[in-house]
Amino acid sequence: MQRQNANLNPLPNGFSYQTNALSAQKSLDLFSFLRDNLVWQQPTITVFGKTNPIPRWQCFIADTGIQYGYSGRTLTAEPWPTVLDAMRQRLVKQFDMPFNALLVNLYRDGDDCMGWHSDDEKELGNEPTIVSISLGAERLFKIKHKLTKQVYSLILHSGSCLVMHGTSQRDYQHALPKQARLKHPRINLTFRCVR
Ligand SMILES: O=C(O)CCC(=O)C(=O)O
Repeated sequence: MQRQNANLNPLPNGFSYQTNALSAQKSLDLFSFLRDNLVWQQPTITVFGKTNPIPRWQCFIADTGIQYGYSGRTLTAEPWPTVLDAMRQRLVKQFDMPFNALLVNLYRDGDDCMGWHSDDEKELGNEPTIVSISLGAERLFKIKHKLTKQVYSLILHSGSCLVMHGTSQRDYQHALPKQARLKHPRINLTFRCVR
């Protein structure tokens, strides 16, 4: 059964959302495979002089020689597992973009989160296209205009695909807030083109 899109509000320019990009079974199978087989890390981050582990696990996957990082830290790249390379090849054709890197985040429960930020590192170039696939628990996703501070909310369903393109990173920040009562995990895949 196809799930209805519960997100009725229009998204701002540069964001587009497809609820059922992957079937429920494929999403479940992929979630389990990635949870059990990726090399997960929980690096630390220093904010205002305080160093803490990031509130999620992550795995960075990229073609040989690709260097990428955030908050002044370069990520160590893992090779592509076959299933993710196949997905990458499909997205390269679909979007006509040379995706060569993938940041995977595992949110163990609603206490794990991602703070407000833009994916505007210079290695991503101007107006990057980032394809974001969600697996597992549904999570709230927030988008905030940098000047007007208008906030948009979106529920990211398992198997959904959110595309951020055009001026989305220049004009907006996005975040995955904590959801205190949520007990289930979620994996997010963000395919990127790193120069
Ligand atoms: O988990 C998500 O949906 C957000 C991921 C994200 O913001 C990012 O990787 O930049």
